[in-house]
Amino acid sequence: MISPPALAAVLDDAVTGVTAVPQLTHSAPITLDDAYAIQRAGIERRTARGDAVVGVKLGLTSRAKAEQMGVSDVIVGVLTESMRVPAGGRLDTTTLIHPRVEPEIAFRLGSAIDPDDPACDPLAAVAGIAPALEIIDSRYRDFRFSLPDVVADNTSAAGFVIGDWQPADEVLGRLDVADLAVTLGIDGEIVESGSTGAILGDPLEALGAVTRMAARYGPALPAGTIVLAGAATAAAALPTGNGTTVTAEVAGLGTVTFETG
Ligand code: OOG
Repeated sequence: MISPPALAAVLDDAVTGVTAVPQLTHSAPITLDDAYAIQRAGIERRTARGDAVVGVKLGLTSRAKAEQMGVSDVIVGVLTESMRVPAGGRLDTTTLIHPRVEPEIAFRLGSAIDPDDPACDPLAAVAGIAPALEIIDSRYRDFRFSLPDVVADNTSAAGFVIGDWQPADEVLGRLDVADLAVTLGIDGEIVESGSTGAILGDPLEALGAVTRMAARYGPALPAGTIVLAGAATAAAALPTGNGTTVTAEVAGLGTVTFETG
């Protein structure tokens, strides 16, 4: 029998000690349901020390990443306030093990989604859309993991930066969000480029996916929830040390940036 709180403590200690650990599945088999229980126990550790849940994120939304992992469904993780980097602000990379960064799209819920209500229309709950950056940082050695390992590790969530929110109806009236050009820049050089179509074919699909995952695995989706839809390009290694500027640009939505320091 695995103990979700004990395994969550191993991963939480990896975060706070900034030290990678072996994959949990190397010591004991873990099912996907176990993995989400470990993830929940990890979030409870964070909230017990005063952190607050502010959103959810999807992972493995790109076909390339899903194929690499040999999986056919997305995974969901939880965002907390301590992971937030203000737009244009600084991220302290000494708190991270081997960070990577991805350009994304974020949604903000204006009203709650009830995942157990079959009549609920998740898109209707979206009030705002913004360009975003996600910082991922696996707590496992060499950034290598199985599916249950990465779920237990809160889908590698480590940080997020949200650009200016724009009203969803205005954005959806003017843009086809299924095909917006996206670039990821590091110190002014474009290191990755792609399209929002890499996110489940259409980032709006992320809302249905999050709702389905919430019905099964529990993260609540109250009004105000931030939803990170998934990566629009491959992740780029985030240089550790001071003074690196990272920028994502999503055509029609604008740019979002942060600095390391
Ligand atoms: C796991 C999931 C990362 C994504 O966009 O697929 C993720 C990882 O690659 O560390 O957020």
